[in-house]
Amino acid sequence: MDVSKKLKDEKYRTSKKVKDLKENFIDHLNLTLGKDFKNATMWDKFFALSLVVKDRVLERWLKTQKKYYESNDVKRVYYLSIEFLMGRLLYNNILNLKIDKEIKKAMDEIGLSLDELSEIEPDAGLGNGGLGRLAACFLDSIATLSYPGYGYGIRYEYGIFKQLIKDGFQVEVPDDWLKNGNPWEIERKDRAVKVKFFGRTESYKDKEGNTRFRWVDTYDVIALPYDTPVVGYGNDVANTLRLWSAKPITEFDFDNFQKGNYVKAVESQAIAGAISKVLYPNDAFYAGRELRLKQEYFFVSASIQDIIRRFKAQFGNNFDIFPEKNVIQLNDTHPALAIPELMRILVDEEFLPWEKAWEITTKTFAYTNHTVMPEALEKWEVHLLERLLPRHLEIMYEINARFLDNVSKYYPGNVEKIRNVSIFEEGHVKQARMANLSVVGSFSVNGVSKLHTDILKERVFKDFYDIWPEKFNNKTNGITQRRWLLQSNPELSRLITDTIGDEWIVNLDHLKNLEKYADDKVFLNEFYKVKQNNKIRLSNYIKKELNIDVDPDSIFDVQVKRLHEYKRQLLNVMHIIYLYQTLKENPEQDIYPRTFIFGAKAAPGYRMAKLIIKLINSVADVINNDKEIADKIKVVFVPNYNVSLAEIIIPAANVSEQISTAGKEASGTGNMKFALNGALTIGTLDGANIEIKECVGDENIFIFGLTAEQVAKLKESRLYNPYEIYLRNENIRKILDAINNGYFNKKDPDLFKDIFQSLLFGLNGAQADEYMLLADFDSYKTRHKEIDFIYRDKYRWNKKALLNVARVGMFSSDRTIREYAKDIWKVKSI
Ligand code: GL9
Repeated sequence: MDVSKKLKDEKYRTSKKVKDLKENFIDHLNLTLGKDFKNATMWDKFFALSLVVKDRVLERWLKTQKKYYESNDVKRVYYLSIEFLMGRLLYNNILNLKIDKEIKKAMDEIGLSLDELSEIEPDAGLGNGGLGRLAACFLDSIATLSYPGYGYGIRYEYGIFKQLIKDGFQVEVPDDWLKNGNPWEIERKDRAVKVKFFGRTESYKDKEGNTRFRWVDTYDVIALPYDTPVVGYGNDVANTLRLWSAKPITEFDFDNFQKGNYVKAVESQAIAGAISKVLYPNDAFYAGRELRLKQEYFFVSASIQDIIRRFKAQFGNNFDIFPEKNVIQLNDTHPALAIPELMRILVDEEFLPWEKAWEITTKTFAYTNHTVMPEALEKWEVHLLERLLPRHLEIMYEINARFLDNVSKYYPGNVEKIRNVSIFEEGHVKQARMANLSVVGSFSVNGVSKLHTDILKERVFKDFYDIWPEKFNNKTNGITQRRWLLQSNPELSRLITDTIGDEWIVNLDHLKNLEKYADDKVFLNEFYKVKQNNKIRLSNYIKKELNIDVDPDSIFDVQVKRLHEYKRQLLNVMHIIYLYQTLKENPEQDIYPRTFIFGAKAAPGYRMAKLIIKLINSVADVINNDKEIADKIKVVFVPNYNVSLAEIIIPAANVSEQISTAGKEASGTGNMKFALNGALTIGTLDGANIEIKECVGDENIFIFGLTAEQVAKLKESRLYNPYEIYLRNENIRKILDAINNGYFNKKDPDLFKDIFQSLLFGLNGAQADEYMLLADFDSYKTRHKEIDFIYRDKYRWNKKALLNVARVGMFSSDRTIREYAKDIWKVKSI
């Protein structure tokens, strides 16, 4: 058959037959990439296979988008997020298309390994941690549940940095993930839009004599969209993740460039170049940089323009029905400028009256809060807004004036309330509070776990909750079982499917059916073997990458997440040092062998976090090389923790460390992934740990430490005295002294003194032991001792592990998304 005809042949492009897959693969290699098999690199082969899969995806994608466009009663949901931590897509797409067996066979017959090809793909690491990965899980669930959904974000040229460990210290290397091309994205020049910055506002009279405003003398950049299809599992849906890339206007508008102001044009070229260059590597920390504000407005403006274009194409100028057809979920406050941007377009460009525009806006936006950490709250200096976004600042003033006017009618004379809810914070430098803007401009405000939502209502947004109790709601986070079980743990998936069928892939509650095997020794043995194999898989990785021998029969005790003081990796280290010291005192001590595994990136500017990484590595060095303790404990720091590593590490864990200071971790989602893969949690009553405990039962989780309420009370009382604990508690004293006196870093014995200082006396104005490690140490240690004891009873342990798997069905992001769809979005499956 002639080639061009073949490529057009729909059957050929969509066929799932092994023979056609093979032929399609070779054709892409030869005809798309211009390589013959002999000369093709592994990258070429990965790319060609991705294109084979993409052919099958695009067919659905076109159908899905057509369906959305043609259906007049469709309501679309838009998820605006400055981060999407997607990870690899090849194997994920293959699984969701349900062509894994066929592709595997096709590759086998060609003499290639699907696993090896999958591992060629770089992670799409366009996020920092939980918030960005949640967005990725949500896209998977939205598509799988057939909701008309779109993700909007930024196509960063550089994602989260690659972490190297040199001499125990973190070193950051740029993540040039696009350097060899990206098979999944589709550039959409036809959908490029202009985004304005700087300039000034002016008023003018329209034909009817009304006063209007416009934003002029701006520096413009082009937002060029790249679409990545998001494949639903086992259905006909492929949704869109649209990521914007910033380009200088000159590339698009050469005429204007020549006619216009040369210097201005060149300047805007420089501005454009920087905007979508790099992801800010801060996790739950606000830095207040101008470039970050540009990023936020850039993707928000492009997205709102795109949403309005799509709406008008279908419904014309009938903006009254805009909120019936669209809902926009703000993933934290990073996209909060969408509120004044929609107002600006409706008022200044569509000429709607303010009141009408405000009604539409506040019926369209919903806001999710993801943290109560004060240092993460976004507050933009008014001076900066005035320069960069003068019209938006005016609109925000007007929103605030009208809002405060109303508030003072209901709460006359309550100055404190008005000060608290105002969008603007007066002070030395006047700032705009993006959380307040988000609450005022949205019809829904949600937290991400029960505890977190309670804290929002009672503390962070208390004054807003008094005004609008009905706005507030909880949506406990979830994770997609397609990636976090089906993909990452194929052996457990097989065992589950062989035992109870495969319904769990789309309905995770079905895992309940595993409960009847909790006392079945034959089944528990199989279950145990799967975990052992996953531990061997991880041990091999550790041997290959780090040349450390770990014993797959030891307890794998894992803490992987961003490095943050509130997450208390240091508490974990203190416990390890304690074990080591007791072993040194008595080498015969009966400790069940344990391997402590860490993975964590620190924000590049976060000194204490980086010092803790060095401490973990120093402690690892001393312990792993100490012959006297005879391999009873090992410590491994796995560099460059990311989505792909999580897929290897989590299935291999026996113990999941979720030990944040109660009240600080909004939800956590790693906690859910571990439990789903049969690890037992040692954790505080924080975030979603509380709900995990309610599901799995008190006897199947190791809870320790102060409650959020106790933490708050103790802080308030000012009676917390870590130094007194240090003096009184011999274990703690020995641990901290060893850190302080250079035991773990003989070359530079002062290196860790700041850790000691920070715990006992406070550093840089912070309170001593701000995150209350010393308060929780004894109860933490006690729970670990129980773990050591229970693990020795294989059936007892594995029963608990199995009951974790069986009982965490509610933590599927499918459940979370159904709740968003029903309670907030009011969208229907198509
Ligand atoms: C976070 C919270 O800290 C997590 O507890 C929560 O699970 C996720 C998702 O809701 O959101 N908030 C936050 O700012 N980050 C979170 O992980 N940090 C980033 O990922 C940037």
